[in-house]
Formats: sequence, structure tokens, C-alpha cells
Amino acid sequence: MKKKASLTSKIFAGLILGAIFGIILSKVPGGFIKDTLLINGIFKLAGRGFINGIRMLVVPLVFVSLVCGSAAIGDVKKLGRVGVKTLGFYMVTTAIAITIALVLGNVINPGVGLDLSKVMTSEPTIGQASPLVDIIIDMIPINPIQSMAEGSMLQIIVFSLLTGLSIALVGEKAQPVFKIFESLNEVIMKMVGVVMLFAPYGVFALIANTFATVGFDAMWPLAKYMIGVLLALAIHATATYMGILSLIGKLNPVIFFKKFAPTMSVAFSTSSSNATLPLTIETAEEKLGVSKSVASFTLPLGATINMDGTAIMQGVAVVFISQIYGIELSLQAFLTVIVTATLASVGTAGVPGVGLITLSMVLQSVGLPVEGIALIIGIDRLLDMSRTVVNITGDTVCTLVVAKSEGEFDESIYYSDVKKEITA
Ligand code: DAS
Repeated sequence: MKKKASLTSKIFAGLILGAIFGIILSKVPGGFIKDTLLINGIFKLAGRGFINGIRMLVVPLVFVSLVCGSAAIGDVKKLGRVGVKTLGFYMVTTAIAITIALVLGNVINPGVGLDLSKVMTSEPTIGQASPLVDIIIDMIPINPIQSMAEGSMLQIIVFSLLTGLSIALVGEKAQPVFKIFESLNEVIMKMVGVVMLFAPYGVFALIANTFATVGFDAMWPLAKYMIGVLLALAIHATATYMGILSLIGKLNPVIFFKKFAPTMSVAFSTSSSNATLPLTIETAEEKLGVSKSVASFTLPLGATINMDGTAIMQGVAVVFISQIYGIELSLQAFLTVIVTATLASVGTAGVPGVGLITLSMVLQSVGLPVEGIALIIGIDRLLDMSRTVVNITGDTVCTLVVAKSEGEFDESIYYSDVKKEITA
């Protein structure tokens, strides 16, 4: 836990020092030091280097983790009803989450008032609105390797899902292949961790560069972006989850949040669904009354394929980045974002910063400049902590409702004394 905290505190230090340094620099007249040595030198090297490091991982991360995620889903047929119900709940709540984010983003308009179109180095490749049929046909890759080389994310997602499901359908004979993907997934997650080690330096450079070139103008839009994400997370965690618990689960939602609060605090401090998973499972069984057989299937699956909090960040981020570059997104583009972000969350395992990596994929899917991440990367860690809480809460709410509908739920445990501590 100490190591994680030190990386988080280093990232926050990079954010604060970068903002201070950048604001001071914005008051300094241009010249060799400011423009050549710093902005086009050190900041560009550290900032763009870090963003490229994140973008480098997108294709391997999405491919490998989606194959693993969909192979696990493929096992669902063995669990029949429980698996299909759980999957359905996870996909629906993620789609609701990102819809809340897109609507709220268009109400708050976080990026309006900040115009970065003049500093955009690459022309956005906003696809011309093509008929829905063509979009669906285009999602099927003619050459999957070419799709990976070109970063055609929707095609990569389709190919990965098909690969994983086929592994599950083949069964025993495909186990050697599945084992290779599982170990590759571990390697990719470690690569995410290695790249994130450079986050404090990348964040310092990117925030310093932003404030040095854009000055205070960036402060309010960034604050609006943060408020938009946190508000959407709060709305989803209360309205959606409390609604599901009380209306569908016929359970008292207040008791749920009282009992789940300690687990939420662990998710907040670790920024990792995976790291919190053992406690999430124990809480679901010991405090909320979910049977072991359901909890031990639906919660690990949820930690991998269900990331409502991450989808919310991605929804607001898409609106923010399209606005700061003055790019109008069509309804079709928003629908593409909902599909991509929902599918993208299927494979991404719950480790710190993974949402930022798949965000670059979502941006690519609608042709938005990925460099827009440079603006939000600095504050992402705080949002990562918050959205991880929503990720695991969504997993547990869905698990509760599915367990109850299957008679795999002990109501007396759920309503037992809320002060009961988890056995050590
Ligand atoms: N930190 C991820 C998780 O553990 C979420 C994210 O990166 O968006 O769920």
C-alpha cells in the first residue's frame, strides 16, 4: 500500500509543481530558455514521451485483455442464467453510466471557453457521417493484423471478442492458447505499471506546458471537467445503483452503502479494482449475504468487464476534448463512443491508470486528437481514485440483485447489525 501511495503522492506533486511552474512561466517573455529549452525541449520530451508510452499500450492492452475477458465470458454458458443475467446487468449499467456522462458533459460544457484548436498539431480525423450499415460492416476487420497496425479500434475489439469467445467454445483443446493470453495479460498489466512510473514527470511536463502556453485560461475548463466527472459519478452511484437496489432488488440501499463504505475507501486509496477484489468478495459474502458461488464468479468478472466509473470519465473526457478543439460531434459519434467505451471496459483489468489508456482508444474511434489527453492527464489520478469506487460498487450492486433473483442470497445477513466487522 505504501508503494502505491508514494506513486500517487508523486503524481499529485507533479501536478501541483507543474501548475505553479507553468503559471510562473506564462508571465515570462518568450526566448531560448522558455520556448526552446523548456516548452519545445524538456516539456515536449517528457510530456509527449509519456503520452506515447500510454498510446503504445492501447492495441496490445485492448487485444490481450479483451481476449481474456471474452474467454471468461465464453465460460458463461456453463453458468447459464447467472452468467447471462450478470453480463446483461453489467453492459446495461455501463451504457447508462456513459449516457449520463455524455448528457452531463453537454450540460456543463467543460471545454467551452478554452480554444486549443490553434495548438493542435494533427488534423482531427473525424469520420464523415456514414450510414449505420457501413459503420457496422466496417467494424468487421478484413485483415486483423492491418487493423492492429492502423489502430482501427472497433475492428480490434470485434476480432478480440471473437477470439476469446472461440477459445471458450473450443474448450479444453484451446487451454494452452488461453494460458498464453493470460500470461500475456499479466505482462501487459506490468507494462502499464512501468509506464505509470513515469506519470509524475509526464504530468509535471504536460501541466507546466499547458499553463505556460494557455495560462490561467485552462484552470476553469479543467475544474469544470473534474466537476463534471465527479458529479456524473455521484449521480450514477446514487440514482442508478440505489434505484436498482430498491426497485429491482427490493433492498434498503442505505444499509448497502453503510456496509460497503470500508471497501469503497480501499478502492479509493488503491485506485485498483483488482487490489480491492478480495475485500469486495469478502464484504459481499460476510456483510451482504451473497452466496460464495455467485460472488466468486460475478465479482472477478465485474472487476474486469464492468467499469461504469471509467466509462463515465471517458464520456465527459470525449465532450471536453471535442470542445477544446472546437470539433462538433454528431449523434452517431456519441453512439460510437457509447459502444466503444462499453466494449473497451470489457477487457480492461482494474489497475491504476488503465482508464486513461482505453480513453485514447475511445478518442481514436471517433477521430478526436489523442493529444487532448495531455490536458486531463494531470488530474486523472484523483478521478481514477473516485471512478474505481464506482467501478466496484457497480460490480457489487449487480451481484446482489442477481444473487437475490437466483435465491443465492441470505437476507438476514444483509439486514444484520451494520456494526458487525468483517472477521480478520
Ligand atoms: N483504476 C481502474 C480500476 O481499477 C479504473 C480506471 O483506470 O479507470 O477500476
